[in-house]
Amino acid sequence: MSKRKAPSEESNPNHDFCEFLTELAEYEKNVTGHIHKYKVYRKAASVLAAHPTRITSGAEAKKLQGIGDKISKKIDEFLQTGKLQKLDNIHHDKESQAIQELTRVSGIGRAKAKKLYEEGISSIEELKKHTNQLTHHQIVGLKYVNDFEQKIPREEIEKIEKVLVKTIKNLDKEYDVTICGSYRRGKACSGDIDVLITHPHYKSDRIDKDKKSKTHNHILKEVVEALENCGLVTETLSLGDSKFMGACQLSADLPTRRLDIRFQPYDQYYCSILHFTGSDIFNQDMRAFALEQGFTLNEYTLRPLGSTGVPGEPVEICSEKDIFDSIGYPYKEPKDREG
Ligand code: 8GT
Ligand code: MN
Ligand code: MN
Repeated sequence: MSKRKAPSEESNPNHDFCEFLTELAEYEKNVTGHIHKYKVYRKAASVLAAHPTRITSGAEAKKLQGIGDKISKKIDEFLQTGKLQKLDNIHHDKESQAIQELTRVSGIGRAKAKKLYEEGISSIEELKKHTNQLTHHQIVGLKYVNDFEQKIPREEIEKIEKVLVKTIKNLDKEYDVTICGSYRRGKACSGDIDVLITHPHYKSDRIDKDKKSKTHNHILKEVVEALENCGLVTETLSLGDSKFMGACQLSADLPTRRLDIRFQPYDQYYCSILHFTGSDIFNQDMRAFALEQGFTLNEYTLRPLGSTGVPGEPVEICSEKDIFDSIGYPYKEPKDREG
């Protein structure tokens, strides 16, 4: 995951509301750890970013789905005073500022940031002098903290895609490689690169069996090794059986980029593609809808819920659209999956 930016461009007439809502969301995630509030603020920001006209009062905002009483009051306060007292207070709070800064580093979450702050480290500059307490992931995150905050232009990801596909198919042409995330949603730039791979020989039942005999867990390692050998992958943050987090660099004149790779079973590919394409707010909404229809949807499967709430056997899925159709959710192209 990459750090969140306000879901808004200059052309968005509610740009300023989106900005303060995103800042509040980040504060709840990084400082207080109230993930529910984080999601509520982000949802509200995405609803306002999609709204075509300027909102002129809290009451008007409240009519939109996903905006409640508290946020509508904040909109009124912002319209009347040009600022939010809550954000002012946060800006003047040393601990909050330190935690926000330290969590810019990939691998440093709020618990670690709090601990560092209590030990007297309150900035990235200070952290650079005290790297002995950091994990490998955090050290690499610190090294590239500025690079990882740069947005990746689509044209660069297109080039990276060519190298990825060529290198991975060179191992075995039956590999299927899809770049998901904001790139698949057609964005002009992305925070990171989210790659999904599968192979027709790797089905979930097979993998469960293999897990016991530990024969499949070298596959992702082999892929990562090939990508290292061709010079694309430059750092590993973490590497498991099905998930790689790392970094890549297309050429020496370009920044180092965050790269996520998932290796998913063939029969679960469409649920995985849907999941990794996002946006996360879109996924959240679609999953809530699935539940209302008596289904549970996750990155692996779509399963009906029995009367006791126990998930049944996975629904057979042959395309991404199958998932939408199975729960009666209107199909949306990846480019329309923002909010
Ligand atoms: P980006 O351009 O900022 O990278 O935007 P993105 O591509 O939409 O976001 P992302 O954070 O890279 O997440 C892409 C998808 O991966 C999300 O839709 C989400 O379902 C899934 N995802 C994970 N892990 C995580 C995680 O730790 N946080 C978030 N927010 N999403 C995750 O697989
Ligand atoms: Mn990601
Ligand atoms: Mn992404």
